[in-house]
Amino acid sequence: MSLINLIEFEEIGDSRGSLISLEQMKNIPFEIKRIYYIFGTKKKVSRGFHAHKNLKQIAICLSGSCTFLIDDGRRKDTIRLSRPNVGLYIDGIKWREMHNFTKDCVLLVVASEHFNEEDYIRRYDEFLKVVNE
Ligand code: T46
Repeated sequence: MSLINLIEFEEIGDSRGSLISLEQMKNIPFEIKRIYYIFGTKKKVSRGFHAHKNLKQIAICLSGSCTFLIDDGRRKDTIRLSRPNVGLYIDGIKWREMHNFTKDCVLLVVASEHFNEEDYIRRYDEFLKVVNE
């Protein structure tokens, strides 16, 4: 089964344009404790390269595009995010990498927990050990 879990958000559009509303426990399947966004990513820079022990996140590319790689230790899948009405839901212990950001990429991430460096697994060998336990 693919590791790419996409959520399509309903657009509340009218003659003026589009609007999308994100609501915890409605179209976001967890309580939202944090929102951050990544922008201005330099050319040829990749980000991520870690997993989380206990964090649910939804990543939405509000403008531009970037590629996510999701890895559960057994398989890897990739997805190019380029639409502001589509979120990539990442839960469980998954290694993630983000590549090929366009200059105009604004990546919004909605997270279930406050920032906690202790929740990160930043070494791939440690990630493999944890998922194979
Ligand atoms: C993830 C991917 C999709 C904070 O202080 N607060 C925050 O909320 C975040 C997200 C980061 N930071 C600090 C931690 C580092 O010193 O900002 C610095 C950059 O974070 P990091 O290198 O982890 O960023 P990315 O782009 O590699 O990963 C981020 C998230 O950290 C991560 O949870 O899943 O985006």
